[in-house]
Amino acid sequence: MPFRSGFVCILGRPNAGKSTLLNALVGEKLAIISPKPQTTRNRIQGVVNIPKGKGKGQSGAQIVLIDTPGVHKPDSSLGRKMMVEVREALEGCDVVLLIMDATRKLDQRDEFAIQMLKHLSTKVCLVLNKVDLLRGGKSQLLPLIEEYKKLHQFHEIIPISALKHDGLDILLKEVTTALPAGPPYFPPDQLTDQPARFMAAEIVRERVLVETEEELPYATTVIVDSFEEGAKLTRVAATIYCEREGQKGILIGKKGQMLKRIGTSARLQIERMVGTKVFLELYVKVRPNWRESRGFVEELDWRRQLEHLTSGHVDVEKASVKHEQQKKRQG
Ligand SMILES: Nc1nc2c(ncn2[C@@H]2O[C@H](COP(=O)(O)OP(=O)(O)OP(=O)(O)O)[C@@H](O)[C@H]2O)c(=O)[nH]1
Ligand SMILES: [Mg+2]
Repeated sequence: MPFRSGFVCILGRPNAGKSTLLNALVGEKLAIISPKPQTTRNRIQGVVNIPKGKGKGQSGAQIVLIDTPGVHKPDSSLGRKMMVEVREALEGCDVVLLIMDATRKLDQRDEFAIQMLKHLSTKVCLVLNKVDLLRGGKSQLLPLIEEYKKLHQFHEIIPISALKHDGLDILLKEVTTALPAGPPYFPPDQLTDQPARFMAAEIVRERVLVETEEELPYATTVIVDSFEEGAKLTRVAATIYCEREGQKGILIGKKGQMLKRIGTSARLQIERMVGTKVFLELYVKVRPNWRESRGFVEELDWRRQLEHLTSGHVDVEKASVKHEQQKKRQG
């Protein structure tokens, strides 16, 4: 069998477990995760290298996964931008993994997600996630699978638990065989295109999502103002934007306790990512209705921020994340 490679878009409704699946397949935390819907706001690339000889007749493969924001009907500039990210990830991909929460009954919002596939000629695998939560085991899925089959002709239907890493080997095998023959797109130690600077912003945002309630998780965003990597210490300054003074008060908390909690847990995660000690400075600013501002939402796009930074000759390349675990696996 020839070496295979290609782009695989992970599509699905908010909270289905797309980012959990990306991280599980890559073996590294590339995307932030939270129990709150609409956690992911831009597409995130993760590379999985399947070594030669693993499985009968295998010549190796490179799967470039793209995690996407949850499919929903947008009601703000931010929501519309998220859906643009989904469409861009779908464009030109070789396989789509439509990931659905198997514990929930099908409803109109699922049908809306499936509608996005109608004009595509790409192979679509239906991935039924969260089977660890099914009391009756995988056989409980049969009626649900029948309903899904009525809506689309799926290439394969694969039950998994992204959280418990159940069914992932079968999923990888199916994806690999569905890919075209071709050379790898990325060197084996590159696991994502997203520089550490922007992953640090996401880590801070994850901590805000986890620590806050109600409207606040949705009304916040994070921009890294400076990111200086040294051999022993990385200095990061970031601003958390919210929409109202009251939200700013909650984010800072009594005697600054909330901001301290967010900062400490974010710092520990960033330290694990960059492999040095981290000095993290956090600021909170109010930007009324930022989710409605098309200009500001565009500014949040890390690919755009990267363009500005590289035109200012900031060395962000140095901060790109390498895949330690994958290196070990291959080594
Ligand atoms: N029990 C169980 N929980 C899961 C599984 N996969 C994901 N989750 C949980 O589901 C929630 C949402 O997971 P995410 O990976 O953030 O979901 P997502 O599809 O990326 O969500 P958005 O980014 O908001 O679109 C988190 O609390 C996960 O821990 C699974 O296989 N089993
Ligand atoms: Mg996500």
